Amino acid sequence: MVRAMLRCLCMLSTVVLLAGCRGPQNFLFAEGTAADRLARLGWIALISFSVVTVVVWCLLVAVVSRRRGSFGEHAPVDTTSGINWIIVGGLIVPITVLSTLFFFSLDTLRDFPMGKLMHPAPSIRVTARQWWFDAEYLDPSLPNRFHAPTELHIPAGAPVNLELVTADVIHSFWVPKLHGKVDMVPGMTNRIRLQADHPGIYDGECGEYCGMQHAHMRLRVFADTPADYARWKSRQLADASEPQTPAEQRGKADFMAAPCAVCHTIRGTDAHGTVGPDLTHVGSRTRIAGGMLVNNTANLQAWIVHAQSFKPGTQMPDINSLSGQQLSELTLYLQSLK
Ligand code: HEC
Ligand SMILES: [Cu+2]
Repeated sequence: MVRAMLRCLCMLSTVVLLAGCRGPQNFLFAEGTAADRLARLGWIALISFSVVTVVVWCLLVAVVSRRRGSFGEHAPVDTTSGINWIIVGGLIVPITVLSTLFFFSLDTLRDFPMGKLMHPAPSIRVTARQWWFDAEYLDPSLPNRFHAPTELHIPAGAPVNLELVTADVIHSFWVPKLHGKVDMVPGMTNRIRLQADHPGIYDGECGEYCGMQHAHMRLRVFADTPADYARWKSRQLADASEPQTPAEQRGKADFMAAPCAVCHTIRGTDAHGTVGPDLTHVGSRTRIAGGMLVNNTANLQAWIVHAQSFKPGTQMPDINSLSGQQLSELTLYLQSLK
């Protein structure tokens, strides 16, 4: 009896807590068209299951509190009555609840045009890699294409078609407040339509275990006002800025001399590697290393020297051939790439 009431209380408080929790990745409080539809389905399921659960617990509490004494003291149990409870509780209620939810799910699916025909022209291709997301902004003209690793920008209030692929294992694109999880499967191309209703920053992460550093594979969607978006895009389209100070110039020379250029691209220079993130505008990002580290001097230097300690297994090796001065000049150069 006491335990039953405690369970009942626990469940109720969970519902209340869920409703009160508006974390940055809580899908029940959506901020985009697609996520809105999913949240609606989520609420319908949550509420209908909660109602059923509360009713069941109340009935149980009623039964337990009505029966007193031992079973032996009772008159023979009447086995014919109660059949209605079974028909209603065991058949009608589950069939109604589940088929209603099924209907709502089908209705929700209609709003997720994933096929090729429905998305003739994706404007961003997001490629998942162990362990970072690379966004390539597509344009019919090749010079107008550019990469934005880990942080992608979209114009707020407008639908953006995304193509989702993987370069290695299965990953999953997941920005809970904007869209449900969509897997990125080798050999397959998935398409989604992403829309953020308001300007803001929406955090996401890889939603499918993809190896040791899966937990350090995050991404961030910046929904900009149209003016901010246009400004960001024109800056990203430009080649890397030339180093201004002598220290930055020495930093650039060290970058080209060290193995960095084998794996990284800096447009407008001789660095054309494609193993790691494009660094043409690395100074303009808020986070690096798949969102694991805030982009500041200490983290940049530590990452370059100790990438393997931060993300054991990453393809970026520890680079310990640089002197302290070279490291700080190299970092100054990277930070100048706004
Ligand atoms: C063998 C390939 C390889 C070499 C060589 C390499 N990197 Fe990397 N680098 C990577 C990969 C892969 C990542 C992404 C790792 C991750 O986040 O999981 C990365 C990430 C980075 C990042 C973070 C960028 C971001 O936006 O997340 C910086 C900065 C960076 N490397 C700088 C350097 C510098 C400077 C050198 C040379 C001293 C260098 N790298 C050499 C492969 C390489
Ligand atoms: Cu992943």
